[in-house]
Amino acid sequence: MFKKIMSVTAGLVLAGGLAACGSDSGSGGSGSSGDITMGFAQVGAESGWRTANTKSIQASAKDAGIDLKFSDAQQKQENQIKAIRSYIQQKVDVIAFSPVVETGWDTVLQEAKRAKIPVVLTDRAVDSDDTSLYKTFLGSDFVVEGEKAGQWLVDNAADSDVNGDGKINVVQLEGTTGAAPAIDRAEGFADTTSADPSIEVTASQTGDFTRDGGKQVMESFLQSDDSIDVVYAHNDDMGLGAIEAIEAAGLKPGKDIKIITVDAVKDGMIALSEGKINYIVECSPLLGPQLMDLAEKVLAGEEVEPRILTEETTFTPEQAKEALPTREY
Ligand code: GYE
Repeated sequence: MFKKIMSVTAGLVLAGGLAACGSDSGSGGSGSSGDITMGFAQVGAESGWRTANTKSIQASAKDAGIDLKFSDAQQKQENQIKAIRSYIQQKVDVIAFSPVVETGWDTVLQEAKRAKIPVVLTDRAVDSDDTSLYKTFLGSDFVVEGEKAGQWLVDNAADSDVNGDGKINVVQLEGTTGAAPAIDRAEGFADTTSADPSIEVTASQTGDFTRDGGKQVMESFLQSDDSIDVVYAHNDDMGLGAIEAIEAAGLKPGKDIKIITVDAVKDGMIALSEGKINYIVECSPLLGPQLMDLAEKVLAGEEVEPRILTEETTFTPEQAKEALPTREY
């Protein structure tokens, strides 16, 4: 299959370009027109971000005429490794995946390399010295996201000392342990907030990027500490879970306890516009079109940048109100 692709390279690139521009010149959508087969090993369905990311990948594969084999690892590395091995066995043309955690990928990626199947990383990075194991990494800079979250707190420190004791006690809801966005968002936040000695992270625990996880961890934080000023959640879903826990404790989210999150998915933006969240750092899940484009380029033997960054912004409640009516996800 790969050789066949090499021989029709120019046609493929052109077809991809047309599809990306919205042309419906493809042949009937039976999947038979797809000369490229991509195996995609998704993390899971843990959050609103992930749902939007999966939709984006499935829709853009269809648009580009790429035959997509999709698997959901339910946030388990061993499931992702199994999925990648099965894609190797099926001799797909390209493997793309979002590694649930950063480490432990070298063996399976070497297997893909030996089988001459290129790998494209999207969303999350792997921590490996051997950069020849993948062609490129497309996604956000999570350290910068953490820095933006921390900078907002530094800039709004006076307002965020809700308890008025001169100290800003922050509880952190971490993403999945070992995942790039959990590690990097914690690091960026710690770096920036170190500028203000009154800011202190008093408790930090994983909520696994889920709403339920965020709710449970926040419940236990609230039981053991009545001086929490701020919640910093590594994603909207955990922040939304924290809102439920805060309301159940008879407190007002956004007022009695300030909330900062990352992602800017629909439900997060609604809570922000209602003042229940105070600030959201955007992380775009719409990686599908760029991913398909990169896969086509890699298979056509074109050079691609080793790191492709996503462009993102931040939102205050006012900005969320403005953005919501036209927001895609
Ligand atoms: O922020 C979170 C999801 O890897 C950027 O994973 C992604 C993160 C996202 O579960 O909501």
